[in-house]
Amino acid sequence: MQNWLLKQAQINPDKTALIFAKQRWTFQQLAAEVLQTAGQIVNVAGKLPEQTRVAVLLKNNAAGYRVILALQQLGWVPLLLNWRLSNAELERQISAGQPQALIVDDSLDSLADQLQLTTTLSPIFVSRLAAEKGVSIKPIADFSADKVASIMYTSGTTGKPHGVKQTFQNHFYSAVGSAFNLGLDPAELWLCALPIFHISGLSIMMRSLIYGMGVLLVPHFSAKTTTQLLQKYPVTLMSVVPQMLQQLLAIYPANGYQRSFRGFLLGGGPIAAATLATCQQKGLPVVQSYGMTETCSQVIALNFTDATQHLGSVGKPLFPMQVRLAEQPIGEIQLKGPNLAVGYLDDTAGFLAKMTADGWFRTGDLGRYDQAGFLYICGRQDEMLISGGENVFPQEIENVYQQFSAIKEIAVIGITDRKWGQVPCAFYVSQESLTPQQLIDFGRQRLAHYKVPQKFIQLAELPRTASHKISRVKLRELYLRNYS
Ligand code: S0N
Ligand code: AMP
Ligand code: MG
Ligand code: MG
Repeated sequence: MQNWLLKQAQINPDKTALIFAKQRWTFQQLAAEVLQTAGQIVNVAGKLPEQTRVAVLLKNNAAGYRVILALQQLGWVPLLLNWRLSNAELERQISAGQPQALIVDDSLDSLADQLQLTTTLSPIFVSRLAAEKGVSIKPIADFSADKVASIMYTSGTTGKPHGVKQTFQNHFYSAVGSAFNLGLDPAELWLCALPIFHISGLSIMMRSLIYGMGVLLVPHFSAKTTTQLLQKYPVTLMSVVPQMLQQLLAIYPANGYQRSFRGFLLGGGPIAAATLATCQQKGLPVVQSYGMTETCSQVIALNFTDATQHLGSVGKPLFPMQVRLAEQPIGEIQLKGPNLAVGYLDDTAGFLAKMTADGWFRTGDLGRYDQAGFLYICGRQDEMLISGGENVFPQEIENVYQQFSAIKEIAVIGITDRKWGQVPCAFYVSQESLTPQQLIDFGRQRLAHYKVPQKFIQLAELPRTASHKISRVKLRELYLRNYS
């Protein structure tokens, strides 16, 4: 396929590509600036071979947007990092990804300065790039289907990060499946308030290049400013996680948003049926979807017609993905098709372990169909919980707290939380009386803040199963009985 950005600059030169902080870029302008950024990156990082990995710690802003696209123009691969992670987590991801350079948003300088990295990998700040004159570069001609376009980490059960290799083919089919389902407005303007380091955000950038669509980029989600933007700009679609939708709904204005608004694409985690019902009562269109980093965003989704009749369902598989359940009536959701990432970075075994013998990807999510063939998500096979759209694995938290010398034993469960959907809660055994602050501080130094338990409950001993394993089932019962 021809280089998508340059193709849009050619066929849609004057169409809006990006709006950020009241500034607007056409595809022609964006392409020119992206190529300039690419030249500046080469000036600092040197000439490196195709598919070179460059780690990026970027915020949602025009400069970050350009850096990601510039790396793709060079044929290099952005390794997208979540700045909400702790230093130790970032260091692990960077060392596993072995990037040749690290590009950092200026606002994250203190985070970057604290990272213990190899000497050759000193952070390149975005402002430093902008100060470079830049060499003229030869952009790659093709976005070859099987080349890796982006890598992003998703955590495994024990906290070991998996770098998911997303190819241009993956992004292309994901965008096509979405457009076949939602339709494509000639004046499509997609509001992006989700982080561009997650596939929820990055997929909007890729759709923009594939459709010739405008993106209204928001630096930091706030329900109030987003509502103002939806009232002011002719936005057509916006991607949200449940936590964001709840906040937007709470202040949904009586006179609605701009008439152009087609609806919210909702995904990333479970939502209360009551929230969806309230959206419907208020006439706010919401299309629920199901997807993951490994599938380059949504793979199952409702459409605008079905959404009102199948509240709570995540819909049907997008074209041309195949979905099956491992068991009936409720079983693991398994997937096959061109949206599926080609593997984990340097971890063939880890990815193969997620494939069935007959070549289907095991998601770890449980689903059931209703009689009309609409899919409903019924939870997870493992203990993963989702806090505000971020995945959290109890075992990772337990592993970290087992290093706290005063803690003899610890077990973590997910508990319901009004704001975040779910949050982690820890039960522990200790001979000492530890203060909540001591326990929180220990976690915050080692884990992303959203992984630090919001409640710590001390017990004389942890409940066990007949085979003497710690019983999370009994802990959940105990929590509901005595602590909720
Ligand atoms: C929900 C968000 C925006 C909340 O962040 P906010 O309000 O910006 O927080 P801050 O102001 O930075 O911090 C305030 C305090 O809140 C804590 N905090 C922040 N986030 C969380 C959280 N998730 N859980 C718990 N606590 C949180 C901060 O730590 C801070 O506290 P202190 O000061 O004490 O540290 C933000 O969390 C967010 O952006 N979440 C979304 C993440 C996301 O995008 N997830 C989706 C990942 N999955 C996928 O991408 C696949 C599905 C998919 O592609 C998709 C998903 C949705 C819609 C469409 C699609 C699609 O298919 O296209
Ligand atoms: P991630 O790997 O961060 O992209 O997260 C993917 C996971 O989010 C999936 O495996 C599901 O567990 C969860 N998820 C995504 N969409 C939904 C949804 N609509 N309902 C429930 N869980 C979801
Ligand atoms: Mg906030
Ligand atoms: Mg998630």
